[in-house]
Amino acid sequence: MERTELFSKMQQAVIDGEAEQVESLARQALEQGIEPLEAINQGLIPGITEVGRRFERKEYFLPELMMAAEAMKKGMAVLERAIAERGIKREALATIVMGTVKGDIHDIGKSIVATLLSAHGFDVVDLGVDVPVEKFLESVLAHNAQVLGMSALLPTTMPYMRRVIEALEERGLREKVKVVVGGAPVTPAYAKQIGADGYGDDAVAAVRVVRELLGIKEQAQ
Ligand code: B12
Repeated sequence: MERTELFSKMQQAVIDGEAEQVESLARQALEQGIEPLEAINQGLIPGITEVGRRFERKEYFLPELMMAAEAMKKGMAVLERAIAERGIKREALATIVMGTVKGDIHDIGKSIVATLLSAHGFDVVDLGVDVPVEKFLESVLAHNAQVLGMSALLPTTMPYMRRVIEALEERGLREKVKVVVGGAPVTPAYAKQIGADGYGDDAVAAVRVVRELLGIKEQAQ
């Protein structure tokens, strides 16, 4: 199948919440030699973005949103596995603690970022979703993490990232970790305003910004 046709089928299958079809199209993409990240960016993400638009326009409701998210996750599982298998196996560059902040259960974007970071040689401790301040702090300490990554998809949960940064300051941990933030409503200006060290608008940018913050040079792969 043509790449463009395959990508548009993937988009449509996410929009329709057809989990099995998304999964099989993801496999087909890999069999055709398409890079997994490209299939995520060109097939799955445009699909779920369209679902968000329909939800906003009240053409879709929560059940459709959930079905689409489930379908997307099935496809992600196939593609993330392929990313992990292709990842660089070497001594970890640094440890990164990541999570979606408290009150927020969106995990698709955060997981893509975590997968790509680990494929690029970082040790990622993924705390999942709805993560409270204490859990972020405990994990940073327990793993002696150099980077803390936070994701928020709701304007109402975004301010929680500032709370975590303040708590790091209060405990004297702020200088020990670089804080990077992301998620659809987050902007570079907002990241600066809350005192984060970095922002990334997608997973590739996340890897780039983490490398920059840690002073890691791009490696020939
Ligand atoms: C899928 C989805 C859901 C799923 C989530 C399933 C899951 N397991 O994640 C479900 C159905 C559960 C859901 C629930 C809700 N949702 Co919702 N959801 C979405 C949707 C359609 C897509 C999100 C997504 O996965 N995008 C794809 C990923 C790849 O993109 P991403 O998350 O932005 O991540 C990328 C970048 O942002 C960046 N990134 C992300 N994190 C990080 C972190 C770091 C450190 C860095 C550097 C980068 C980075 O890299 C990622 C990869 O490219 C969005 C619409 C949208 N356009 O965002 C609405 C959306 C976010 N949801 C919305 C709403 C309202 C809700 C609910 C409140 C609905 C309800 N009435 O219950 C609940 C909230 C529940 C809660 N407490 O969290 C609204 C929020 C808008 C607003 N003003 O509040 C949106 C925008 C839909 C809309 N247009 O109205 N949702």
